[in-house]
Amino acid sequence: MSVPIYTSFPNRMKPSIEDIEFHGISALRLNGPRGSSVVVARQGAQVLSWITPDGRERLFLSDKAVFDGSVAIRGGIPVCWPQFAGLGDLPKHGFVRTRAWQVTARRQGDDYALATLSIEDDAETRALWPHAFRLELTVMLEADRLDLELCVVNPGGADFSFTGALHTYLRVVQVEDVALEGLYGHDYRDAAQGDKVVRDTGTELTIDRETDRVYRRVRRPQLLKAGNLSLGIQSQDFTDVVVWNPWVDKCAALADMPADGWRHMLCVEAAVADTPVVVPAGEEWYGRQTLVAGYLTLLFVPDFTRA
Ligand code: TA6
Repeated sequence: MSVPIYTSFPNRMKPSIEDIEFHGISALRLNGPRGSSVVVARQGAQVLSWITPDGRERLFLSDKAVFDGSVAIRGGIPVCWPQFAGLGDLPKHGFVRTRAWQVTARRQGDDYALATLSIEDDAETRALWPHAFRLELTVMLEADRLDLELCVVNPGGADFSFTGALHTYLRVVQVEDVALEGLYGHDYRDAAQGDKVVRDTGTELTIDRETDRVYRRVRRPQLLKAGNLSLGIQSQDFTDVVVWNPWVDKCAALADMPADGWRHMLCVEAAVADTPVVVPAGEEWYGRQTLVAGYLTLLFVPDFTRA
C-alpha cells in the first residue's frame, strides 16, 4: 500500500455537495474551498475521506474494509453510540455504525460546505436499548478544517445515559514516526496494559507498541506531528480522548485490516468513556471534534528560465 496519495489539486471551484457512490455505497461528497473534500456515507453517517487543499488524504480507510453493513467500516470516522467499546451489554461501540442515516440538511457558502445526517430509534434499536432518541451528525468542511458535531436528543419521557466516541482514524505515513502532544499530565486507562490507570508524564506520546488508552478529562487540544505535517485536534464536551493503535499482532487478527494497516493509522478519538453522559428527558447534548490541517513548508524555487 502506498501512502500518501495526492488525489487532487487546489482549484477555485465554489463549494458544493454531490450525491455519490463510494465503494458501492451511497454517500455525499462535500467539495470545500481550494480543492478540499470530504466523503460521508449514509451508512453510519461515517466520514470516509478528508482531502485537504494540498491533495493529501488525512483519514485512514482500510484496503480491506467491508462496506455491506454486516460490520462497521474500518476507517474514517465511525460514530460509536450509545456505548463506547465494551462498556455495557450492547454490541461493541453501540449500534449506529452499521445503520442507515438520513441526510437532513445540506448547505454551502463561499468558504464552507455542510451536511447533517440523522437517525432515530425504531423497533430494532428499542429491542436493544429501550429509549427514544434522535442523533444528528453535522459535518462542516472549510479549506483546512473539518468539524464534526454530534447532537444527542432525548425526546422521551425518561432520562437516559450514554457513552460513545467519534472514532477518528488518522492516516499517517508511518506511526512509529509520529508524536502526539497535549496529553501530558492526564490520567489514562490502557486496555493494552490490563486496564491499569497511569498518569502520562511524557511531553509527547509516541507509539512503539499496542496502545489502547482512554485519557480522562482532557483539557487541552492535541497536536499530531509527523515530519513537516501536523494536525490540530480539539474536542468540546467529549471529556475523554482515546488513542488506539493495534500494532502488529492485533492488526493481524482483524480480518478487515491489511497486515501493515497498523503502521498507517492512529486513532485519536473524541470520547465520553470514563463517565457516562446523562441526557434528561426532553433535553439534548452536543459534542464536537475539530481537525485542523497543517502543511509541508513549500520551498520557493526561483525560475531562472524566465528573463
Ligand atoms: O477505541 C478503541 C477501541 O475500543 C479498541 O479497543 C479497538 O478494539 C477499537 O476500538 C476498534 O473496535 P472495532 O469494534 O471497530 O473493531
